[in-house]
Amino acid sequence: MKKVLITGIRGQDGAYLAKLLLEEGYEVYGADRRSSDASYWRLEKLKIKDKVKIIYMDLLEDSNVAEVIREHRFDQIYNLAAQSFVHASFKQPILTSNVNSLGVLRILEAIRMFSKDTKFYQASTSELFGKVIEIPQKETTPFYPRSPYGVSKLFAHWITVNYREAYDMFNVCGILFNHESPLRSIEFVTKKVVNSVSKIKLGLLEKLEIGNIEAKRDWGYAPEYVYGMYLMMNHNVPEDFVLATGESHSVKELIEKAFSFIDMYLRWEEKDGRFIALDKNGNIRVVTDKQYYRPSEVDFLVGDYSKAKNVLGWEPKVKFDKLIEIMMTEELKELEKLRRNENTILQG
Ligand code: NAP
Ligand code: F7E
Repeated sequence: MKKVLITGIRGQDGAYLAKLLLEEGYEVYGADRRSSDASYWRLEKLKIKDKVKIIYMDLLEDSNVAEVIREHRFDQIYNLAAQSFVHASFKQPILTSNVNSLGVLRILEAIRMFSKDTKFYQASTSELFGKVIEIPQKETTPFYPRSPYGVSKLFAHWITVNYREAYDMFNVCGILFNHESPLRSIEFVTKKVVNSVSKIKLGLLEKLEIGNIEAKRDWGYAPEYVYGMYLMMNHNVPEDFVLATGESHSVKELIEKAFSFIDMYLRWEEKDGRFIALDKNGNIRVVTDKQYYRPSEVDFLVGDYSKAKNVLGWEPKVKFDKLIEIMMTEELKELEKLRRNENTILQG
Protein backbone atom coordinates (compact mmCIF):
# COMPACT_ATOMS: atom_id res chain seq x y z
CA MET A 1 0.00 0.00 0.00
CA LYS A 2 1.49 3.35 -1.02
CA LYS A 3 1.85 5.92 1.71
CA VAL A 4 0.89 9.46 0.81
CA LEU A 5 0.92 12.73 2.73
CA ILE A 6 -1.49 15.55 1.94
CA THR A 7 -0.70 18.91 3.54
CA GLY A 8 -3.67 21.27 3.87
CA ILE A 9 -5.90 18.29 4.66
CA ARG A 10 -8.57 20.54 6.18
CA GLY A 11 -8.88 22.62 3.02
CA GLN A 12 -11.16 22.16 0.02
CA ASP A 13 -8.66 20.35 -2.21
CA GLY A 14 -7.20 18.32 0.64
CA ALA A 15 -10.59 16.77 1.32
CA TYR A 16 -11.38 15.88 -2.30
CA LEU A 17 -7.86 14.57 -2.93
CA ALA A 18 -7.94 12.42 0.22
CA LYS A 19 -11.22 10.87 -0.94
CA LEU A 20 -9.79 10.11 -4.37
CA LEU A 21 -6.54 8.61 -3.04
CA LEU A 22 -8.39 6.44 -0.53
CA GLU A 23 -10.54 5.13 -3.37
CA GLU A 24 -7.34 4.40 -5.30
CA GLY A 25 -6.05 2.28 -2.41
CA TYR A 26 -3.48 4.63 -0.84
CA GLU A 27 -2.73 4.90 2.85
CA VAL A 28 -3.56 8.58 3.35
CA TYR A 29 -1.93 10.80 5.96
CA GLY A 30 -3.24 14.31 6.42
CA ALA A 31 -0.94 17.02 7.72
CA ASP A 32 -2.71 19.53 9.87
CA ARG A 33 -1.46 22.50 11.84
CA ARG A 34 -2.67 22.47 15.40
CA SER A 35 -5.76 24.53 16.10
CA SER A 36 -7.92 25.09 19.15
CA ASP A 37 -10.95 24.30 17.02
CA ALA A 38 -9.94 21.32 14.92
CA SER A 39 -13.01 21.00 12.75
CA TYR A 40 -12.80 18.36 10.04
CA TRP A 41 -16.19 19.20 8.55
CA ARG A 42 -15.05 18.64 4.97
CA LEU A 43 -13.64 15.17 5.71
CA GLU A 44 -16.80 14.39 7.66
CA LYS A 45 -19.00 15.56 4.81
CA LEU A 46 -17.14 13.25 2.43
CA LYS A 47 -17.38 10.46 5.05
CA ILE A 48 -13.63 9.86 5.18
CA LYS A 49 -12.66 11.40 8.53
CA ASP A 50 -11.93 8.01 10.14
CA LYS A 51 -9.90 6.79 7.18
CA VAL A 52 -7.38 9.65 7.07
CA LYS A 53 -4.45 9.48 9.51
CA ILE A 54 -4.02 12.98 10.90
CA ILE A 55 -0.55 14.15 11.92
CA TYR A 56 0.55 17.58 13.06
CA MET A 57 2.83 19.38 10.68
CA ASP A 58 2.98 23.14 10.55
CA LEU A 59 4.82 24.48 7.52
CA LEU A 60 6.24 27.26 9.67
CA GLU A 61 8.25 24.84 11.84
CA ASP A 62 11.49 23.50 10.27
CA SER A 63 12.09 20.66 12.71
CA ASN A 64 8.45 19.56 12.64
CA VAL A 65 8.47 19.28 8.83
CA ALA A 66 11.85 17.50 8.80
CA GLU A 67 10.91 15.00 11.49
CA VAL A 68 7.59 14.02 9.91
CA ILE A 69 9.24 13.43 6.53
CA ARG A 70 12.24 11.58 7.99
CA GLU A 71 10.02 9.34 10.11
CA HIS A 72 7.47 8.37 7.48
CA ARG A 73 9.39 8.47 4.16
CA PHE A 74 6.18 8.84 2.18
CA ASP A 75 5.92 7.59 -1.40
CA GLN A 76 4.23 10.84 -2.35
CA ILE A 77 3.60 14.27 -0.82
CA TYR A 78 0.95 16.63 -2.15
CA ASN A 79 1.64 20.08 -0.77
CA LEU A 80 -1.73 21.82 -0.67
CA ALA A 81 -1.18 23.82 2.53
CA ALA A 82 -1.07 27.57 2.06
CA GLN A 83 -2.34 30.92 3.19
CA SER A 84 -4.49 30.80 0.07
CA PHE A 85 -6.66 33.93 0.30
CA VAL A 86 -5.27 36.61 -2.01
CA HIS A 87 -7.02 39.49 -0.24
CA ALA A 88 -5.51 38.45 3.13
CA SER A 89 -2.04 38.27 1.60
CA PHE A 90 -2.03 42.08 1.31
CA LYS A 91 -2.65 42.32 5.06
CA GLN A 92 -0.29 39.45 6.03
CA PRO A 93 2.42 39.39 3.36
CA ILE A 94 5.16 38.07 5.64
CA LEU A 95 3.11 35.24 7.08
CA THR A 96 1.90 34.40 3.56
CA SER A 97 5.47 34.23 2.26
CA ASN A 98 6.69 32.23 5.20
CA VAL A 99 4.03 29.55 4.71
CA ASN A 100 3.71 29.60 0.93
CA SER A 101 7.36 30.10 -0.04
CA LEU A 102 9.61 28.97 2.80
CA GLY A 103 7.15 26.26 3.82
CA VAL A 104 7.68 24.63 0.43
CA LEU A 105 11.44 24.92 0.75
CA ARG A 106 11.27 23.31 4.20
CA ILE A 107 9.50 20.30 2.67
CA LEU A 108 11.87 20.10 -0.28
CA GLU A 109 14.92 20.26 1.97
CA ALA A 110 13.54 17.48 4.16
CA ILE A 111 12.81 15.31 1.11
CA ARG A 112 16.30 16.00 -0.28
CA MET A 113 17.98 15.07 2.99
CA PHE A 114 15.85 12.20 4.26
CA SER A 115 13.54 10.79 1.61
CA LYS A 116 14.96 11.37 -1.87
CA ASP A 117 12.52 9.00 -3.63
CA THR A 118 9.39 10.78 -2.41
CA LYS A 119 7.39 12.25 -5.29
CA PHE A 120 6.34 15.85 -4.62
CA TYR A 121 3.35 17.86 -5.90
CA GLN A 122 3.33 21.64 -5.49
CA ALA A 123 0.06 23.60 -5.70
CA SER A 124 0.98 26.34 -8.15
CA THR A 125 -1.66 28.76 -9.32
CA SER A 126 -3.01 30.89 -12.16
CA GLU A 127 -2.27 33.86 -9.87
CA LEU A 128 1.30 33.49 -11.16
CA PHE A 129 0.08 34.93 -14.50
CA GLY A 130 -1.44 37.97 -12.75
CA LYS A 131 -1.24 40.86 -15.20
CA VAL A 132 -1.39 38.53 -18.14
CA ILE A 133 1.21 38.67 -20.88
CA GLU A 134 -0.54 36.16 -23.15
CA ILE A 135 -4.13 34.99 -23.75
CA PRO A 136 -4.92 32.20 -23.02
CA GLN A 137 -2.31 31.36 -20.37
CA LYS A 138 -0.38 28.12 -20.70
CA GLU A 139 2.72 26.46 -19.19
CA THR A 140 5.12 28.64 -21.21
CA THR A 141 3.37 31.99 -20.53
CA PRO A 142 5.66 34.34 -18.57
CA PHE A 143 4.58 35.08 -15.00
CA TYR A 144 3.60 38.52 -13.63
CA PRO A 145 2.06 38.07 -10.15
CA ARG A 146 -0.02 40.89 -8.69
CA SER A 147 -0.23 40.12 -4.97
CA PRO A 148 1.96 38.95 -2.11
CA TYR A 149 0.15 35.62 -2.53
CA GLY A 150 1.10 35.42 -6.19
CA VAL A 151 4.70 36.39 -5.48
CA SER A 152 4.96 33.83 -2.66
CA LYS A 153 3.71 31.13 -5.03
CA LEU A 154 6.22 32.25 -7.65
CA PHE A 155 9.10 31.39 -5.31
CA ALA A 156 7.43 28.09 -4.46
CA HIS A 157 6.99 27.24 -8.13
CA TRP A 158 10.58 27.97 -9.12
CA ILE A 159 12.18 26.34 -6.08
CA THR A 160 10.19 23.18 -6.87
CA VAL A 161 11.43 23.27 -10.47
CA ASN A 162 14.96 24.03 -9.27
CA TYR A 163 15.08 21.04 -6.90
CA ARG A 164 13.84 18.84 -9.74
CA GLU A 165 16.67 20.03 -11.98
CA ALA A 166 19.40 20.29 -9.35
CA TYR A 167 18.77 17.08 -7.41
CA ASP A 168 16.89 14.94 -9.90
CA MET A 169 13.81 14.81 -7.69
CA PHE A 170 10.33 13.84 -8.92
CA ASN A 171 8.68 17.24 -8.44
CA VAL A 172 5.64 18.49 -10.32
CA CYS A 173 3.78 21.80 -10.23
CA GLY A 174 0.11 21.93 -11.09
CA ILE A 175 -0.70 25.44 -12.30
CA LEU A 176 -4.36 25.36 -11.41
CA PHE A 177 -6.90 28.00 -12.33
CA ASN A 178 -9.67 28.78 -9.82
CA HIS A 179 -11.60 25.68 -8.84
CA GLU A 180 -14.64 25.73 -6.64
CA SER A 181 -17.18 23.45 -5.02
CA PRO A 182 -19.68 23.31 -2.17
CA LEU A 183 -16.63 22.72 0.08
CA ARG A 184 -15.07 26.08 -0.81
CA SER A 185 -14.42 28.49 2.09
CA ILE A 186 -16.92 31.31 2.33
CA GLU A 187 -14.29 34.05 1.86
CA PHE A 188 -13.87 33.16 -1.83
CA VAL A 189 -16.17 34.90 -4.26
CA THR A 190 -18.12 31.93 -5.70
CA LYS A 191 -19.08 30.55 -2.32
CA LYS A 192 -19.77 34.01 -0.94
CA VAL A 193 -22.14 34.77 -3.82
CA VAL A 194 -24.02 31.45 -3.72
CA ASN A 195 -24.31 31.68 0.06
CA SER A 196 -25.69 35.23 0.00
CA VAL A 197 -28.05 34.58 -2.91
CA SER A 198 -29.38 31.46 -1.20
CA LYS A 199 -29.95 33.45 2.00
CA ILE A 200 -31.77 36.13 0.00
CA LYS A 201 -34.00 33.41 -1.48
CA LEU A 202 -34.83 32.11 2.01
CA GLY A 203 -35.46 35.61 3.37
CA LEU A 204 -32.39 35.48 5.64
CA LEU A 205 -30.49 38.33 3.97
CA GLU A 206 -31.46 41.46 2.11
CA LYS A 207 -28.52 42.07 -0.19
CA LEU A 208 -25.11 40.85 -1.32
CA GLU A 209 -22.13 43.10 -0.61
CA ILE A 210 -19.34 42.55 -3.08
CA GLY A 211 -16.04 43.93 -4.46
CA ASN A 212 -14.81 44.26 -8.02
CA ILE A 213 -17.53 42.84 -10.28
CA GLU A 214 -15.51 43.33 -13.46
CA ALA A 215 -12.72 40.85 -12.65
CA LYS A 216 -12.82 37.73 -14.81
CA ARG A 217 -11.83 34.22 -13.84
CA ASP A 218 -11.64 30.74 -15.32
CA TRP A 219 -13.67 28.78 -12.76
CA GLY A 220 -13.66 24.96 -12.71
CA TYR A 221 -14.88 22.19 -10.43
CA ALA A 222 -12.51 21.10 -7.63
CA PRO A 223 -13.08 17.29 -7.72
CA GLU A 224 -12.00 17.27 -11.36
CA TYR A 225 -8.88 19.29 -10.56
CA VAL A 226 -7.66 16.96 -7.80
CA TYR A 227 -7.98 14.14 -10.32
CA GLY A 228 -5.64 16.17 -12.55
CA MET A 229 -3.14 16.39 -9.65
CA TYR A 230 -3.27 12.62 -9.30
CA LEU A 231 -2.62 12.14 -13.02
CA MET A 232 0.42 14.48 -12.87
CA MET A 233 1.93 12.50 -9.98
CA ASN A 234 1.39 9.21 -11.77
CA HIS A 235 2.74 10.35 -15.12
CA ASN A 236 6.14 8.78 -15.85
CA VAL A 237 7.97 12.10 -16.22
CA PRO A 238 7.85 14.98 -13.69
CA GLU A 239 6.45 17.96 -15.58
CA ASP A 240 4.28 21.01 -14.91
CA PHE A 241 0.71 21.31 -16.19
CA VAL A 242 -2.02 23.93 -16.44
CA LEU A 243 -5.53 22.83 -15.43
CA ALA A 244 -8.34 25.15 -16.52
CA THR A 245 -11.68 25.15 -18.32
CA GLY A 246 -10.77 27.53 -21.15
CA GLU A 247 -13.78 29.76 -20.28
CA SER A 248 -13.63 33.13 -18.58
CA HIS A 249 -16.52 34.85 -16.79
CA SER A 250 -16.81 38.03 -14.76
CA VAL A 251 -17.88 38.30 -11.13
CA LYS A 252 -20.92 40.20 -12.47
CA GLU A 253 -21.88 37.18 -14.62
CA LEU A 254 -21.38 34.93 -11.59
CA ILE A 255 -23.81 37.09 -9.59
CA GLU A 256 -26.38 37.16 -12.40
CA LYS A 257 -26.14 33.40 -12.89
CA ALA A 258 -26.68 32.73 -9.17
CA PHE A 259 -29.66 35.11 -8.99
CA SER A 260 -31.20 33.60 -12.13
CA PHE A 261 -31.10 30.22 -10.34
CA ILE A 262 -33.65 31.63 -7.85
CA ASP A 263 -35.59 33.34 -10.68
CA MET A 264 -34.46 36.80 -9.71
CA TYR A 265 -33.33 39.03 -12.57
CA LEU A 266 -31.30 42.14 -11.86
CA ARG A 267 -31.13 45.67 -13.24
CA TRP A 268 -27.74 47.32 -12.72
CA GLU A 269 -27.14 50.98 -11.97
CA GLU A 270 -23.97 52.97 -11.30
CA LYS A 271 -24.15 55.56 -8.54
CA ASP A 272 -21.25 57.60 -7.08
CA GLY A 273 -18.69 55.09 -8.34
CA ARG A 274 -20.60 52.13 -6.88
CA PHE A 275 -22.65 49.54 -8.67
CA ILE A 276 -26.01 48.47 -7.39
CA ALA A 277 -28.42 45.86 -8.73
CA LEU A 278 -32.16 45.95 -8.15
CA ASP A 279 -34.78 43.23 -8.43
CA LYS A 280 -38.06 43.72 -10.32
CA ASN A 281 -39.68 45.31 -7.26
CA GLY A 282 -36.90 47.88 -6.96
CA ASN A 283 -35.23 46.30 -3.91
CA ILE A 284 -31.46 46.64 -3.82
CA ARG A 285 -30.04 43.11 -3.99
CA VAL A 286 -26.35 43.79 -4.74
CA VAL A 287 -24.08 46.63 -3.74
CA THR A 288 -20.37 47.04 -4.36
CA ASP A 289 -18.12 48.00 -1.47
CA LYS A 290 -14.49 49.16 -1.72
CA GLN A 291 -13.47 47.12 1.33
CA TYR A 292 -13.52 44.01 -0.86
CA TYR A 293 -11.28 45.49 -3.57
CA ARG A 294 -7.56 44.63 -3.76
CA PRO A 295 -4.72 47.16 -3.96
CA SER A 296 -3.65 45.51 -7.23
CA GLU A 297 -6.03 43.24 -9.09
CA VAL A 298 -5.78 40.34 -11.51
CA ASP A 299 -8.28 41.53 -14.09
CA PHE A 300 -8.55 38.64 -16.47
CA LEU A 301 -7.59 34.97 -16.54
CA VAL A 302 -8.33 32.19 -18.98
CA GLY A 303 -6.33 28.98 -19.21
CA ASP A 304 -5.25 26.69 -22.01
CA TYR A 305 -5.31 23.10 -20.74
CA SER A 306 -4.27 21.44 -24.01
CA LYS A 307 -1.02 20.02 -22.59
CA ALA A 308 -2.94 18.26 -19.78
CA LYS A 309 -5.44 17.01 -22.34
CA ASN A 310 -2.83 15.71 -24.78
CA VAL A 311 -0.34 14.25 -22.28
CA LEU A 312 -2.54 13.16 -19.35
CA GLY A 313 -5.91 12.76 -21.05
CA TRP A 314 -7.38 15.24 -18.53
CA GLU A 315 -10.37 17.33 -19.52
CA PRO A 316 -12.91 19.34 -17.46
CA LYS A 317 -16.54 18.30 -17.80
CA VAL A 318 -18.07 20.83 -15.40
CA LYS A 319 -17.94 24.37 -16.75
CA PHE A 320 -19.29 27.68 -15.40
CA ASP A 321 -23.09 27.16 -15.75
CA LYS A 322 -23.02 23.65 -14.32
CA LEU A 323 -20.65 24.71 -11.52
CA ILE A 324 -23.01 27.45 -10.31
CA GLU A 325 -25.94 25.03 -10.55
CA ILE A 326 -24.09 22.46 -8.38
CA MET A 327 -23.08 25.08 -5.80
CA MET A 328 -26.51 26.76 -5.63
CA THR A 329 -28.34 23.43 -5.30
CA GLU A 330 -26.09 22.29 -2.46
CA GLU A 331 -26.12 25.66 -0.68
CA LEU A 332 -29.91 25.87 -0.67
CA LYS A 333 -30.14 22.30 0.56
CA GLU A 334 -27.69 22.97 3.40
CA LEU A 335 -29.39 26.21 4.50
CA GLU A 336 -32.82 24.60 4.42
CA LYS A 337 -31.49 21.70 6.50
CA LEU A 338 -30.05 24.16 9.01
CA ARG A 339 -33.36 26.01 9.21
CA ARG A 340 -35.29 22.77 9.75
CA ASN A 341 -32.89 21.76 12.54
CA GLU A 342 -33.23 25.17 14.21
CA ASN A 343 -37.03 24.94 14.04
CA THR A 344 -36.96 21.46 15.54
CA ILE A 345 -34.79 22.70 18.42
CA LEU A 346 -37.05 25.72 19.01
CA GLN A 347 -40.22 23.61 18.90
CA GLY A 348 -38.72 20.70 20.83
P1 NAP B 1 -7.65 26.13 1.40
O1 NAP B 1 -9.04 25.59 1.44
O2 NAP B 1 -7.41 27.50 1.86
O3 NAP B 1 -6.73 25.12 2.25
C1 NAP B 1 -5.43 25.44 2.62
C2 NAP B 1 -5.04 24.62 3.84
O4 NAP B 1 -3.70 24.98 4.21
C3 NAP B 1 -5.92 24.87 5.07
O5 NAP B 1 -6.41 23.65 5.53
C4 NAP B 1 -4.96 25.49 6.09
O6 NAP B 1 -5.17 25.06 7.41
C5 NAP B 1 -3.61 24.94 5.62
N1 NAP B 1 -2.51 25.75 6.14
C6 NAP B 1 -2.40 27.10 6.15
N2 NAP B 1 -1.27 27.47 6.79
C7 NAP B 1 -0.65 26.34 7.19
C8 NAP B 1 0.55 26.07 7.89
N3 NAP B 1 1.34 27.04 8.35
N4 NAP B 1 0.90 24.77 8.12
C9 NAP B 1 0.10 23.77 7.71
N5 NAP B 1 -1.07 23.96 7.04
C10 NAP B 1 -1.42 25.24 6.79
O7 NAP B 1 -7.05 25.99 -0.06
P2 NAP B 1 -7.54 25.11 -1.31
O8 NAP B 1 -8.51 25.89 -2.08
O9 NAP B 1 -7.85 23.74 -0.85
O10 NAP B 1 -6.20 25.10 -2.18
C11 NAP B 1 -5.20 24.11 -1.99
C12 NAP B 1 -3.88 24.64 -2.50
O11 NAP B 1 -3.98 24.96 -3.88
C13 NAP B 1 -3.39 25.92 -1.83
O12 NAP B 1 -1.99 25.85 -1.78
C14 NAP B 1 -3.81 27.03 -2.79
O13 NAP B 1 -2.95 28.13 -2.65
C15 NAP B 1 -3.64 26.31 -4.10
N6 NAP B 1 -4.52 26.75 -5.20
C16 NAP B 1 -5.87 26.79 -5.02
C17 NAP B 1 -6.68 27.11 -6.08
C18 NAP B 1 -8.18 27.14 -5.94
O14 NAP B 1 -8.84 27.73 -6.79
N7 NAP B 1 -8.75 26.51 -4.92
C19 NAP B 1 -6.12 27.37 -7.34
C20 NAP B 1 -4.75 27.27 -7.49
C21 NAP B 1 -3.95 26.94 -6.41
P3 NAP B 1 -6.41 25.55 8.30
O15 NAP B 1 -7.57 24.69 7.86
O16 NAP B 1 -5.95 25.26 9.68
O17 NAP B 1 -6.64 26.99 8.00
O1 F7E C 1 -11.53 36.24 -6.01
C1 F7E C 1 -13.15 39.34 -7.00
C2 F7E C 1 -11.71 39.41 -6.54
O2 F7E C 1 -10.99 35.45 -3.72
C3 F7E C 1 -11.87 36.12 -7.36
C4 F7E C 1 -7.64 31.31 -4.54
O3 F7E C 1 -8.07 29.99 -4.44
O4 F7E C 1 -7.93 31.31 -6.92
C5 F7E C 1 -8.31 31.99 -5.73
O5 F7E C 1 -7.90 33.33 -5.76
C6 F7E C 1 -12.14 37.49 -7.94
C7 F7E C 1 -11.07 38.54 -7.61
O6 F7E C 1 -10.24 34.11 -5.73
C8 F7E C 1 -15.20 39.84 -4.05
O7 F7E C 1 -11.25 40.75 -6.52
C9 F7E C 1 -15.07 40.65 -6.03
O8 F7E C 1 -10.82 39.30 -8.76
O9 F7E C 1 -12.60 34.11 -5.12
P1 F7E C 1 -11.40 34.95 -5.04
P2 F7E C 1 -8.81 34.51 -6.33
O10 F7E C 1 -8.31 35.76 -5.76
O11 F7E C 1 -8.90 34.41 -7.80
C10 F7E C 1 -6.52 31.32 -7.19
C11 F7E C 1 -6.29 30.54 -8.46
C12 F7E C 1 -5.71 30.87 -6.05
O12 F7E C 1 -4.63 30.31 -6.22
C13 F7E C 1 -6.12 31.35 -4.70
O13 F7E C 1 -5.56 30.53 -3.67
O14 F7E C 1 -13.35 37.99 -7.37
N1 F7E C 1 -14.12 39.70 -5.94
N2 F7E C 1 -15.74 40.75 -4.89
C14 F7E C 1 -14.16 39.18 -4.71
N3 F7E C 1 -13.44 38.21 -4.15
C15 F7E C 1 -13.74 37.88 -2.87
N4 F7E C 1 -13.05 36.88 -2.28
N5 F7E C 1 -14.74 38.51 -2.17
C16 F7E C 1 -15.50 39.50 -2.70
O15 F7E C 1 -16.38 40.07 -2.06
